[in-house]
Amino acid sequence: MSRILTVGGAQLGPIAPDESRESAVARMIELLHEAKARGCGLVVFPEMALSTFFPRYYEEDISKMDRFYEREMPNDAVRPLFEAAEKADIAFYLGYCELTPDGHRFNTAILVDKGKIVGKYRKVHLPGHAEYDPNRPWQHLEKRYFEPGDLGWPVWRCRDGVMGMGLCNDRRWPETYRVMALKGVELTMFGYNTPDRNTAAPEPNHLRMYHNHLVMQAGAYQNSCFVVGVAKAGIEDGCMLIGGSCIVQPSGEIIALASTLEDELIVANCDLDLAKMGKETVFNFAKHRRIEHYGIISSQTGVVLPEGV
Ligand code: CDT
Repeated sequence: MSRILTVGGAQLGPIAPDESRESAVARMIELLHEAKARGCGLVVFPEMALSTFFPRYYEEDISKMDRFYEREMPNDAVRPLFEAAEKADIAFYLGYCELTPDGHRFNTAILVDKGKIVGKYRKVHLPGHAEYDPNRPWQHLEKRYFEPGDLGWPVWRCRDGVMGMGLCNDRRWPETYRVMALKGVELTMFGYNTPDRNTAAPEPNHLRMYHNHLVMQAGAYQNSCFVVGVAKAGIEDGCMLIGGSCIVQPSGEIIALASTLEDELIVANCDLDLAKMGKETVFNFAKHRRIEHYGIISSQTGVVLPEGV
């Protein structure tokens, strides 16, 4: 018996700083309707899908950025997306900025099914910096505007599979996938906003896309799960964000890939049972992992070099 889940990756083109949530939601609903027509049971939207990627701007007083955060979910602007998805019988992943009632700010993603929030994830790996950096043409101030997530990486049963979530920079860290894989994850979702050019990183531009796919393909293979990575892409207020949204199967092969930097739906029929093979053979964790040698991974952050020269 196979468990086929038709998965959509709903890439968004740029969202201007003054674009309303209602407008972003209308764009997502249009992609959702296309997803329905193409048989999807799950749709993944990007990180920060309701607003522009505002951590590129410095603000001394962080409360001046509160307009980019959601105080409740769903709120009036986002409820139409919940309703449209429920009507279409589609589960979805949505990235947004969360401001809690007691004043905490998180870069958050939710998994929604049948009109209800099934799962919530708060971004653990916050890239960039906390203070203004005069050497950058665009800032990357996630460490200023968000606290590290406090929920770890739970997984959830949804649509007959075991689902997990990460956000953008999390996809570059093997620990993200492995923690979820140890909970049996079969499909891991990532929304992302990855600046191309204009950043402080001294690397050729083409490597941005190479690394984007490299990490998700490796994560899928080494943990025997599907990986769905979905971009906010294109030139947002003058800052270029890469596209390359993709769906990766447990073999590590890309089975759907975006071809534009605009609103675009990619679709793949994912047989969740394909995740079993690796989990039962090469990556049978119970049989092959050697935890007596892994302790340093969770007890040390930076590198400690051996003594001597
Ligand atoms: N949004 C996000 O996490 N972006 C990062 C950019 C890193 S460069 C400062 C990413 O890993 O794609």
